[in-house]
Amino acid sequence: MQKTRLASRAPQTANKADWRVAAPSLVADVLRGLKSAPKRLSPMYFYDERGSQLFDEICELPEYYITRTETDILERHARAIAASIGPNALLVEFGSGASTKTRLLLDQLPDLAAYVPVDISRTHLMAAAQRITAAYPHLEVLPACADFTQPFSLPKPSRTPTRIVVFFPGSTIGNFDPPAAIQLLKVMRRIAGGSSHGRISATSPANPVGGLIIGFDLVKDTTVLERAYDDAAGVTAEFNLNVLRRLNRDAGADFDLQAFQHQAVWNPEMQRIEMRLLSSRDQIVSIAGERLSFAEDEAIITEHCHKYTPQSFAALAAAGGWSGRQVWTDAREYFHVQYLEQDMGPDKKG
Ligand code: AVJ
Repeated sequence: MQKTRLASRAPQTANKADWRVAAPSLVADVLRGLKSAPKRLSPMYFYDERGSQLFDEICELPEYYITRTETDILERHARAIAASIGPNALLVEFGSGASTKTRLLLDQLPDLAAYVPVDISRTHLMAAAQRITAAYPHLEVLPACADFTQPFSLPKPSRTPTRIVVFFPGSTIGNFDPPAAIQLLKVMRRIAGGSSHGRISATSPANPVGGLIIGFDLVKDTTVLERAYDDAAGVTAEFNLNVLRRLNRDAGADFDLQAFQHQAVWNPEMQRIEMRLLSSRDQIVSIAGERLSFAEDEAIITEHCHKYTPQSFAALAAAGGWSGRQVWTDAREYFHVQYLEQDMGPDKKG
């Protein structure tokens, strides 16, 4: 068994996808979003240092059941989930962050071929990869710094894996509007082995079918949903407003944080929570030298959090080329962790 330390593999971490990360300019993207109607900001921008801290605080809130529920499901069913992944797999985690939940699976996967955490934040990715390597010295850890919404190439593990399984916990899929979610599911399908692009040689014919372990939040009582995104302590409001502070610093903006208000409402037609920042008055904000006007009560949409029924998720997954194989849930049926396999139908290749 080969024992490979992260430090000795530094050259491989210089993934060719790296350049994509710096490509879209923050300022250009922010201006495009704020000039559209309705005004929009990508939820990606929440996660600066302080935003990541605030999100960690959100996960501890009594109203925010999502993280607790998913962790509970992963803890209870780690063995069964590991069994669905199978021996000698390459586990690719999309948006790995601190890789905290992954440990629950890694504990049950002693013969994983390698673990590939994929994240856009290089410093967090590398720190997390170091910690995983320290905790699992026999595991080959191959971090890939990439924007996972774009196709990227996988680093090549020393061992040839039997199959590739993508891990996408956290209900992050809910942040993508359905067309973008389908696009992302297709990227995952390609990574897990649907075509030659982005594929490493999964040579064993025994079970080459790509797998996906995904966590998503279910449609439930409106009050429960709205409270999860508008907590009594005001942490989510702070998290939402922090994006403006971030733009003041990183996009040369002069938002008055006192003049915007956090709002989180359930949209029953679209089956999603819509997080917004409402302008408290008519005002003009400068962003990188450009002046944009905000009317009183005008909203900036900062995040959509889509919720699914088992049926609506199955339809979404099918559109992305995946079929549900197993479901793990909690007693209240608040959340699903599912194991899916790529569709192998004749017209679904690639
Ligand atoms: C990290 C996208 C899963 O949608 O619940 C939490 C982000 N936003 N509170 C979610 C979030 C406000 C979170 N995800």
